[in-house]
Amino acid sequence: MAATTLAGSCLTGLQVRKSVTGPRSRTIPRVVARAADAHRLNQAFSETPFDGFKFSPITEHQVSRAMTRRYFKDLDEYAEADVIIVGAGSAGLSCAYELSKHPDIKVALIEQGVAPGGGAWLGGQLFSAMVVRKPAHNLLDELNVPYEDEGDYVVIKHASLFTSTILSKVLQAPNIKLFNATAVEDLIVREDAMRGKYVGGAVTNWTLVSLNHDTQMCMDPNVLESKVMVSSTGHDGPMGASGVKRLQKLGMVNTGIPGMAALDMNTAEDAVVNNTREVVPGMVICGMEVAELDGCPRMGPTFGAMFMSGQKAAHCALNSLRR
Ligand code: 48N
Repeated sequence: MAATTLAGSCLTGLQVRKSVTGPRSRTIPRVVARAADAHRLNQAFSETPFDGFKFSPITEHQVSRAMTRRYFKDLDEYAEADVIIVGAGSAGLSCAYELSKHPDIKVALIEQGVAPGGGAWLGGQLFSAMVVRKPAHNLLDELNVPYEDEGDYVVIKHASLFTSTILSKVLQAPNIKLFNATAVEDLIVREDAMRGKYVGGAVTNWTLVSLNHDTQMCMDPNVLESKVMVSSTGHDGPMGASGVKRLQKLGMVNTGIPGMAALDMNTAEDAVVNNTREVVPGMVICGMEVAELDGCPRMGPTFGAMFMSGQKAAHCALNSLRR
């Protein structure tokens, strides 16, 4: 079979210079054309701005120190916070956002999950859209979160749009520090003549440690002191309503914890906002934790009460600080 050679088949762009001989010459151009296409494609893919990328140099100890130095500086700074918010769901984040308007107030936002946001990443039954009844849409206007106006309520096309937006505002605030993956597993409670028993701060641990106290010998916690705490730990989840449950165990609230009542949106949202309050000296409750303590109905997949309850809690905390 005559030798066929692809002599000098150097592909420059779409040109192919070749000298082929032999009986299979009619297939060669197809092969070369395919090779040309492949090269062209390869060239097209390879011509991206990220080609031959080179990072500036770093050492591992620099990365370690960049993280640990800042984290432990924050722990040192927030060992005495003006306000500790427990739970970064929609109520806790709305409270933190409201307090971000007071740069002189130092706020530690403690969230047991790795991801803050609680139940506000989705609307209801894992659907995306979030319903917010007026006038809670005013917070969305403040945050520039777009929505469809349906008259008495508005609809955000994806709940995550609200949660990611308010979270980014809170995280940018110089007076707020988020400690996520950190659980409040107990309260600091003191007593004085003026206030009687009052909440003076939070007992914390890494959440994975808090969830594993039964699997190891004692793993002692850390402590953060606060002038006032806002408990917004929600109504379900691994530690739902943990603030009011602890108060009840300590005998600081003399009611039981009836838990939220059956669903009635119109009653529930008004009740949660109206009942947001400083439930014992030094501790404000907001969001669904209010429904757990007072037994008011749940509202299901509408979130306006969470926003306004969180904002109201911020004002309750400010009032407590001024006393
Ligand atoms: O979103 P949640 O659970 O709670 P809220 O009150 O901010 O919002 C509730 C809202 O999402 C609803 O449930 C809606 C309106 N549905 C009502 C209904 O009828 O079903 O956020 C609480 C956050 C979560 O991120 C928890 O991980 C966190 O609090 N958390 C804690 N963080 C630190 N330490 C703890 N002990 C703790 N417990 C809960």
